[in-house]
Amino acid sequence: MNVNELKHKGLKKWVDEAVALMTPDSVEVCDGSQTEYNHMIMVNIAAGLATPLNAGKLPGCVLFRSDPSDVARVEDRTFIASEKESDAGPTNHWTAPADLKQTMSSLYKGCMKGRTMYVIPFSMGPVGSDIAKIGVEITDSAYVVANMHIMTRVGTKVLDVLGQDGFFVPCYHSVGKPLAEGQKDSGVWPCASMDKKYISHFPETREIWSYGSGYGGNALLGKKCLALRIASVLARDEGWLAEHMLILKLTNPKGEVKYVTGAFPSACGKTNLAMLIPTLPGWKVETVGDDIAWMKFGKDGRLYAINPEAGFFGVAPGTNYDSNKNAMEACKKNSIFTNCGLTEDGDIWWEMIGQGAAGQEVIDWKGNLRPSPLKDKSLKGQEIAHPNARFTAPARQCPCIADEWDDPAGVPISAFLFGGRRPKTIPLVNQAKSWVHGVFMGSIVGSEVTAAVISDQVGQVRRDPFAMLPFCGYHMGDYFQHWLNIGKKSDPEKLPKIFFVNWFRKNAEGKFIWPGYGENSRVLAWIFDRCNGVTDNAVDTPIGFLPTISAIARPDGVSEADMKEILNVDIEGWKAEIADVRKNHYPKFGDKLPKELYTELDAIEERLNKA
Ligand code: OXD
Ligand code: MN
Repeated sequence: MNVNELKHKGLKKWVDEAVALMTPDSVEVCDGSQTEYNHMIMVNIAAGLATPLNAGKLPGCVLFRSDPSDVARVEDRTFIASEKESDAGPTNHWTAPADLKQTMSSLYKGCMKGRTMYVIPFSMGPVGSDIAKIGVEITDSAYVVANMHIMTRVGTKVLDVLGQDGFFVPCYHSVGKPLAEGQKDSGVWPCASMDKKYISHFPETREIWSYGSGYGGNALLGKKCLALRIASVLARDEGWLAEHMLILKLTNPKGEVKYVTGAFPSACGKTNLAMLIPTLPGWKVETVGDDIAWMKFGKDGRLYAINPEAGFFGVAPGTNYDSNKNAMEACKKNSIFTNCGLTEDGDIWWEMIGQGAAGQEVIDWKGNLRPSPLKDKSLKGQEIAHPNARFTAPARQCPCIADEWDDPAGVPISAFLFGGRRPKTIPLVNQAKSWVHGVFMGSIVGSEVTAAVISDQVGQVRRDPFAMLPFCGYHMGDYFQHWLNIGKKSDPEKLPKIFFVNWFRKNAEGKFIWPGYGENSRVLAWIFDRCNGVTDNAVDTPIGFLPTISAIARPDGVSEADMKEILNVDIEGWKAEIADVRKNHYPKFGDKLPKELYTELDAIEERLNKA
């Protein structure tokens, strides 16, 4: 479609301004068709950026290798530019919006020279759903267009819903590498140097400006930027929730259904949990979403969730037929792989894929020829696939996708899970005593940092409240208050019950005690029963309701002593946890930390002291 055919005056004006600033060679408005997707892939292949994979094994799939500086989200270069610094809060990087716009405008000046500007109208959520929102991303990356096709709903149908004056979130994106006359990418992933990368959000004007990175959450602006950072602000203002949560459908052996959402920090197994194959006979898990949930109250007073995305941008290493068969099946066709290894027979390979690589040699994610690994492991730092290598796969291809995954009305939620990677102290599962207690637990989530982000904290436990630390578009203290307000204005009987889970407890030898994956269905079954009002399966403890020792049937390899350990209240460990929250975590939020959370902290401390 031609820009002049755009009916929305505001959109047309915004695109015209961007063209004048960024001076692309040509402009294309995306229609979301299969022909367009195929064309984007061809453009990437022609530029030497994409390698077609073995069509017999992986039909319609391609592999990209990014620049080594452009492999993950860049939190240090991510900005919340609210008018007042205090509105961004202590967990965000703040810059004055006018200054940031000035700096970035000079970077955007002429940044698309030699390139095509693509205008991508996209819907986060089923097109036309009451809960969905529309964004328009301008980008000079055909990789981004192809990924947006999979991850969101793109095209003319979105423009139809937008009409002549509908609301959209305007998103600028450029890889930040203009081409000189006759210059081509010629196989070199285009991006700017780290100091020129900016992932900027203007919460008051609901705008996103991204520059210099072509990768994942930095560039696919519907995902972290719109669906979390900007949407969290919209949700606060409009009384709903935009959360870093998976959504799953759980069916018990009697055929009863409950929907559960779960917030876990990046790379903590959300995709695996959302696609779990239960080991418990008769139980079924189906997927509604694996990363983000938008929730609004329905007329019946319950919270209904939609998955604003249309695909999975999953971490590849560690994914295999044992850990996540459904994800492996989902990315078998029509998928994009980024920073995985390439085998001699045109197949992809990554660490812990379940087997060594076929043939004598593989090409690693940096493009180097390496001997084929016989086993599925590599030495740290010498991985064949980057630890944050990804697959982008259409949600509809997932064998366990729930029929209602794209229901515009959403699904009614019965339980919220919070969790992180915690080797010690935090038990396998723990139910909050009340909404406020649950909000308290969400506010203190901690997890070991993983490779999903470029950070020098990898391996250390960092507090990641509600798994939203890198994604909350405003002051985290106000965000806690928003959660408390949601509780205040609702019927407690109708609100989801809140649970804290931890699959990552380690024993003295540093080995995981709980096998995780499909065995987590045992914990989900307990949660299901708790939501159904079963009471004789739990004990009331100072930290919440824990399963009785026999309430969760033990999986193979977990002894009774192990079970006792992971269902024990580690009084001293919890006292240390509480002391850390009081000393190092809550003070960060100053006056904005809601008083009720301090009251909750005092109450837990008192219960621990009495225990
Ligand atoms: C993601 C993340 O990519 O959380 O989903 O980092
Ligand atoms: Mn995520």
